[in-house]
Amino acid sequence: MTTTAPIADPVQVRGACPHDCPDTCALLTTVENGRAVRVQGNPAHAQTGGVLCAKVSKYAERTHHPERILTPLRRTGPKGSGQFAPVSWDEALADIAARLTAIAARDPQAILPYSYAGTMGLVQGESMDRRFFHRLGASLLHRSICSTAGGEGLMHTLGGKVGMKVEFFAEAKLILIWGSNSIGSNLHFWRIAQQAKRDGARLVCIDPRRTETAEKCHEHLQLLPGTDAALALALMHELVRNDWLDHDYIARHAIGWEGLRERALEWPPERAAEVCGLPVEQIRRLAQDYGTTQPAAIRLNYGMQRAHGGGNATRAIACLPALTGAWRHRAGGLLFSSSGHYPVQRAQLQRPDLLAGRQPRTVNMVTIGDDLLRGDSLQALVIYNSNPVAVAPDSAKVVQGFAREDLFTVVLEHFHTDTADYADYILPATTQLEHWDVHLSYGHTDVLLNRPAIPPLGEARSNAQIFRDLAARMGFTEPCFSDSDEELCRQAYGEAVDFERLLKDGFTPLPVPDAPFAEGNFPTPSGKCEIHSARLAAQGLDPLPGYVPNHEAPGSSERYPLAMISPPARNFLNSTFVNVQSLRGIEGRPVLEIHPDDAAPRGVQDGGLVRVFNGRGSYECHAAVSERARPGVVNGLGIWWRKLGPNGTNVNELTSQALTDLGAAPTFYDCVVEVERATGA
Ligand SMILES: Nc1nc2c(c(=O)[nH]1)N[C@H]1C(S)=C(S)[C@@H](COP(=O)(O)OP(=O)(O)OC[C@H]3O[C@@H](n4cnc5c(=O)[nH]c(N)nc54)[C@H](O)[C@@H]3O)O[C@H]1N2
Ligand SMILES: Nc1nc2c(c(=O)[nH]1)N[C@H]1C(S)=C(S)[C@@H](COP(=O)(O)OP(=O)(O)OC[C@H]3O[C@@H](n4cnc5c(=O)[nH]c(N)nc54)[C@H](O)[C@@H]3O)O[C@H]1N2
Ligand code: SF4
Ligand SMILES: [Mo]
Repeated sequence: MTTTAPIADPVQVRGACPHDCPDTCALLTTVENGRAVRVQGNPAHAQTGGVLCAKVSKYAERTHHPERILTPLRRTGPKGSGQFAPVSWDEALADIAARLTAIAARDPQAILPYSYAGTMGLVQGESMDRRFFHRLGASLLHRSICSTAGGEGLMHTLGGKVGMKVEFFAEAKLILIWGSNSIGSNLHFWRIAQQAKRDGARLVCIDPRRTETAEKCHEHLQLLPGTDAALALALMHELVRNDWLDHDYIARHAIGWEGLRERALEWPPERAAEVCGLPVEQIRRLAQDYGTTQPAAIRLNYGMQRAHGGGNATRAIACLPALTGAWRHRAGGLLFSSSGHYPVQRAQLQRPDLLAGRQPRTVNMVTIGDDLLRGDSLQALVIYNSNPVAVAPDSAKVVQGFAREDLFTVVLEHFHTDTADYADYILPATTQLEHWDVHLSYGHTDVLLNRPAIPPLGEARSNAQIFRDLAARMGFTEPCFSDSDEELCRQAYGEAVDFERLLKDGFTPLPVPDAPFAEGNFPTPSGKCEIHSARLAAQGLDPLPGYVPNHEAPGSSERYPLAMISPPARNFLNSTFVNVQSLRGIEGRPVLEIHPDDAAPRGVQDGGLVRVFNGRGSYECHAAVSERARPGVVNGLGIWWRKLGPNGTNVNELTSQALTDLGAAPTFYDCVVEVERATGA
C-alpha cells in the first residue's frame, strides 16, 4: 500500500508532465519546506530543452490552489448544485463500496468507469482502475473522445500510431503542419520546425483558422473544416499528372495504388478548390512543393480528424509519403502520434483476465449524453481524469443525464469542476507532484518517470490508491490489488525498459529506427503501406481512402449558415487550468472568433456579447471580430467551464454526438450554427 517517501527537501525532483499534450516534457520541481515552489523544464531532456509551456509553468499554483479538494465530500444539495459536506475516507469508501456492490449484484454492467487523459500516466490513468473494473465486470468504455478516427485511419494504412521521429523534422526541407496549431498545442515540435525553417525549410500550414502557427508559416491554406481528404486527393491528382511519384517505393512497399490512382484522377485541383474553399493556385503550388521537395515531412495532428470523414482523411494523407517515397529519408514521412512505438505491457497493467470470460458491453464516451438518457441501464458512474460535463458533446443532454436522481456518481478530482458538481461523492485525488507515475509520449519516443515531489496534500490519495482501497472494501482479494504505485510503474514496461535508468535519469529513449519505413516494414498485416485495406473491405467499408463530407457541411443549412470549429485556447489544456487565475486572466473570457464579413451583417461588434445557437442549444460568449476566422466559419475557443460562461454553458452546448466514419470518434469540428447579438441576462 505504501509508496516510497518523496525525496527530502530542499531539492529538485525529476518528473514528467502528466497532461494530454504530445510533448510529454521532463519536469524539475523545486521543493522548499514541503511545498512545490517552482516547476521547470528539465534541460537534460532533449525534447523538453528546459522549456515548459505557460500552463505547466503554473503547475505549483495549480497544485497549491486554495480551491483544491482535500477531503472526501458527500453531496448535501440537489444534483448539480455543488453543495457538499466533508466526510471521512472510511465513511466514503464504505458507502461507495456498499452502493456499487448492490448495483453489481443486479448487473455489474450498470456501472461505468468514465476516464480520459487528465493524467496520461500509465499508473494513475490505466492500471489499478482497470483491474478494479475488470474484476467487477463493469461496462467497458470506448475512450474515443480525442484521436480514434485518425488512429483507426492510421492503423488501416500504416499499421498503427507510428511514424517519423520528431527530432528529424529539423532536417526536413518542406514541412506541412496539417490540422495542428503547434505553437498552442505542440510547442516543442514548433521549436524543431523553427530549426528547419532557419535551415531553409518551407513551412505550410493547413488549417481553417488563422492561428498563431499559420501566421508564422510561409503559406497558409485556410480550407473549410472537414475537407482535408479532398485536398489530399487533389495533391495525388497532381502527383500523377506530373509524375512526381516514386514508382519503385510504391511497387515495393505499398498495395492498392492502382485503385486510388483512379480515384485521384477524379479530383483535379479545380474540384478540390470548390469543395475546400481554396484558390486553385494554392493547391497546385502545394502539390508542386510536395511533389518536388525532399525530404518532405507532414506533422498531421488531431484537428483535421474531428469531422465525419476524419478517418478517411487521415488515410488519404497517410498515403502521401509512400507515393513520393518520402519515407526513405529520416526527415521525411509523417507523424500523427508516436504512441504505437511504446511496448506498454497492458495485459499485465490492466489485467483483462479478471473479466474471467465475461464480455461486458462497451459504452462510447462520446455519446454519454444519449447513453445516460436511454432508460436506466446505467446506474453508477465512476469518473476520474476527465470532466465530461464540460468536454463531451451535446452538453444539454449530458447535463440532463448527470442530473438523474437515480444515478450514483463518484468523481475523483482535484477541483470542483462542472462534473464534480453532479457527484454524490467527490474523492480528493493527488496531482502529478504528489504521486508516482510512468509515461509514454505521443509526440516523441522517450519513456519518462514521475517521482512524487511532495507528500499528498490534505487527505488526497492517488487514483491507484483509491481503487486499491475500494477493491479492499469490496472484498477483492487477488494479489494484484496490493501492488503499490511504484510496483505498477515497474510493471508498465516490464523488461522492455530499463527501470534503473529511469530512476537515475528520469527518462530513457526507445530504440526506434531513425527512418522506420525506409524499407517498408510497416506494422500492417501485409507489411506494406495499405492504400487498399483488406481489413476495411472485410468490414464492408470503402477499402480506399475517399472524401466523406461533413454531417453538417459548411453552408448546407439555411437556418445555421456558419460552420463552427472549437479548438483549444492556448492557455488551457482542454478544461484543465480554467480555474488557475493567472492563466484565466490571459484568456479573459469565453470567445467566438468571427470574420468581419460575417459580423457586419449581424450587427456583431468586437467584444460584444453574442448568442451562438443551433438546434441543440444556445451558448453566450463574447465576439472577437477577427480574420483569425475565415468567412463562413466561426471559432469557439474551448474549453471553458460551463459555470463560468455568461449563460452557464460552454461551446459543447452546440456540438453533436454524431460519430466519425472510422473509430466512432466525436465530430466536434463538424457543426453548424447561427450567431446573433445578445442582450445579456
Ligand atoms: N494549449 C493547449 N495544448 C493542448 C491542448 C489544449 O487544450 N491546449 N489539448 C491537448 C489535446 S487533448 C490534444 S488532442 C491536442 C490537440 O491539438 P491538435 O492535434 O493540434 O488538434 P486541435 O487543437 O484540435 O486542432 C488543431 C488545429 O486544427 C484546426 N482544424 C480544425 N478543423 C480542421 C479541419 O477540418 N482541417 C484542418 N486541416 N484543420 C482543422 C484547428 O483550427 C486547430 O488550429 O493538443 C493538446 N495540447
Ligand atoms: N468542443 C470541443 N470539445 C472537446 C475538444 C475540442 O477540441 N472541442 N477536445 C476534446 C479532446 S481532444 C479531449 S482529449 C477531451 C479532453 O477531455 P478530458 O480528458 O476530460 O480533459 P480535461 O478537461 O482536461 O479534464 C481532465 C480532468 O482530470 C482531472 N485530473 C487530472 N489529473 C488527475 C488525477 O491524477 N486524478 C484525478 N482523479 N483527476 C485528475 C483534472 O483536474 C481535470 O478536471 O475533450 C474533448 N472535448
Ligand atoms: S508543452 Fe505539453 S508536455 Fe510540455 S509542459 Fe506544456 S502541457 Fe506539458
Ligand atoms: Mo485530446
